[in-house]
Amino acid sequence: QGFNVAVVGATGAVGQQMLKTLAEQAFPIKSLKLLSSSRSAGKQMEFDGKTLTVEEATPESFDGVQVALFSAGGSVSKKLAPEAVKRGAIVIDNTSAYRLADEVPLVVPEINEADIHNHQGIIANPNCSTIQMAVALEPIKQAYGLKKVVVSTYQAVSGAGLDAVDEMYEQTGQILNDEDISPEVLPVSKDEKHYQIAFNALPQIDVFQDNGYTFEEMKMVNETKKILHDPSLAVSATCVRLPVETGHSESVYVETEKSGATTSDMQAVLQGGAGITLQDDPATQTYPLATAAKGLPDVFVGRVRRDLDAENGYHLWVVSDNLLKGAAYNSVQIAESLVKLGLIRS
Ligand code: 11C
Repeated sequence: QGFNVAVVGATGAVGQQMLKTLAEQAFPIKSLKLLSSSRSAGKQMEFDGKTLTVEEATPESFDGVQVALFSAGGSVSKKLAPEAVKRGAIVIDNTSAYRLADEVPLVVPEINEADIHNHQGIIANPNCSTIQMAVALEPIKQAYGLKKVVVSTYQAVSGAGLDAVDEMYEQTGQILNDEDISPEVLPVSKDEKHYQIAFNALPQIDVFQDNGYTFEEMKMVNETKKILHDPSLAVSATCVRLPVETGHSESVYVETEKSGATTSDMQAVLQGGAGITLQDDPATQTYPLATAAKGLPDVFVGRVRRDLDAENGYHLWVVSDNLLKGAAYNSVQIAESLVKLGLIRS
């Protein structure tokens, strides 16, 4: 019983968490294919007590596959997702390749699960920093309406992949031992210059766009509007990488349509929000921390305050495991929604 599932990019930071999440959530699996680039093909990985060999992803790999979870980079998705769809699979794509395409739903199940019905083979999983912010914004939107969002992020290195995690640890050791360092991965492996991440803060995530914002910042802007079905929402972002292994943190400033909500009104609304755990008590120094969020699927919200000047302005601190709710867990939730809605072909 169950479905024929493929995970593309199985050996990567997100791919590994996808396997873990599929097992933990007991997703109904009849057969599981682990796919990757030729470089990782042949590796062995454990799933649910069994050892599986990773195969090179080719168009034919998707014969008979019903659900394919992609997280192997945009170019792999552009090449192989249409091949998977052609063979009857539904693709849940965790890259930016299709997120803004009109015919592709961009889904956070707590917010816009119904959009899944409009899929034409590909469903996109949003960017990690976007997902956790959108989860926090949704209950505020429902209760008070949203006018404007300004976010600054404090993002973990695992968002940039396992090479970035290795670089952070290696550099940290080298610096502590007074050795020379040679940054090669961060801020962006494909960009010209590389900078020290250990003991540093890098105000660049992904490449710069013509408007002076980075691609990561523009993902937060454009994807948030699409998920919340609100093209006129004012959103601006500054995305920063910190030497944190896992767990993105965000300082989010929100202006609501309706004014007058007190801090406790806002806390109550957030506490009732799907997928949110409120951790907010200054008296006991209780607030979300990346170290505590690691390994958990929730979006943690705290430091809720009214702005000191704007009547309808509020500040929040939003933390989540970027590899789970930001990637693998949200992707598996989409797969679960497909099962629930009866949308997977038999
Ligand atoms: C980061 N947010 O932390 C990025 C990683 O579009 O799915 C996720 C990239 C994406 O570097």
